[in-house]
Amino acid sequence: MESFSSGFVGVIGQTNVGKSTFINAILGKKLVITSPKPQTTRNRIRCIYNSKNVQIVFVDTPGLHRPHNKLSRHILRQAYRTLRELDLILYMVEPWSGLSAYDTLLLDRLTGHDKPIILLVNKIDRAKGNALEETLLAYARTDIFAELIPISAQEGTNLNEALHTVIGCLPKRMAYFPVDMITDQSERFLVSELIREKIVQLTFKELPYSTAVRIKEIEQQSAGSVHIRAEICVVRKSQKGIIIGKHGAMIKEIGTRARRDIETLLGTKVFLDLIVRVRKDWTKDEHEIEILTREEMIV
Ligand SMILES: Nc1nc2c(ncn2[C@@H]2O[C@H](COP(=O)(O)OP(=O)(O)OP(=O)(O)O)[C@@H](O)[C@H]2O)c(=O)[nH]1
Ligand SMILES: [Mg+2]
Repeated sequence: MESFSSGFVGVIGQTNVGKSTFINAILGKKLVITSPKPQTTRNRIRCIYNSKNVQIVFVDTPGLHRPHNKLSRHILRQAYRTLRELDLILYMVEPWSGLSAYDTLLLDRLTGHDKPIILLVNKIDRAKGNALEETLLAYARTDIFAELIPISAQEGTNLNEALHTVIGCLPKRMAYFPVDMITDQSERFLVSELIREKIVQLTFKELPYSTAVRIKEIEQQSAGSVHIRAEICVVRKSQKGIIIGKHGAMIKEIGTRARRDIETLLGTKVFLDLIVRVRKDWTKDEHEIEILTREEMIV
């Protein structure tokens, strides 16, 4: 038998650097949600890259940040609990941030786990002057990275090189998951995330951080279509008004955009019913946070 490599690869870094965009680009499929706002990803989500001789389990993680409330502390715990299972860490930064005090702190914590770390400098399409060179130099000096690779997840630059480098670092062993599996998350969770993504993208201020989406029902129709009922939870009545919008314009826009993505994901026609519910102060209550942000793993 030809030799097979496989392993768990965590994509870790500060919030908003492009971790989820990178994973979607490598997989060639939109599995995890992205947005220009920080703290978009809330869960540890395994996304599986399969080819003839390799299986890479990319673990998308919530961006690391200084926690400021209960929800953000919960999100941070989700990121850190992934570390033990990893064979390799991809640490992602932007080409203008330099090596901040906060990055130094995070890297200290990561090196304590004794795993190889590769630096990905993302968004090089936006780097100005010699910011990229300076960033690479600052990180190279720390002497903790096995490789430093400049990429643009959005433009697809150097992604093949990154992929080959990752493969070269993986242990020779059998696939952990079935080779036709692309994620450990349930269809329900992926669908709820696509709806949440539209809310994060279309709303402002605290609303992206006060919203959770629960799927109430996914019902297969006889005509080969799927009927989905989902509940959008917010913390205040005024937020419910914003999500619904003037004459229902906002909820219609959220629904239209989400339905398009869900149809692509499921490969079938989708009817989407959205209702908005106020769950007062859910972002301040550990139990509610646990329920409303829980990922639903299928393995
Ligand atoms: N110009 C440019 N923008 C990018 C690139 N990669 C990602 N972005 C943008 O950066 C923003 C954040 O991307 P995400 O993938 O959501 O970032 P993340 O690191 O997963 O963020 P969190 O989940 O909040 O930690 C989005 O607006 C992306 O479109 C890139 O290579 N170039
Ligand atoms: Mg993300």
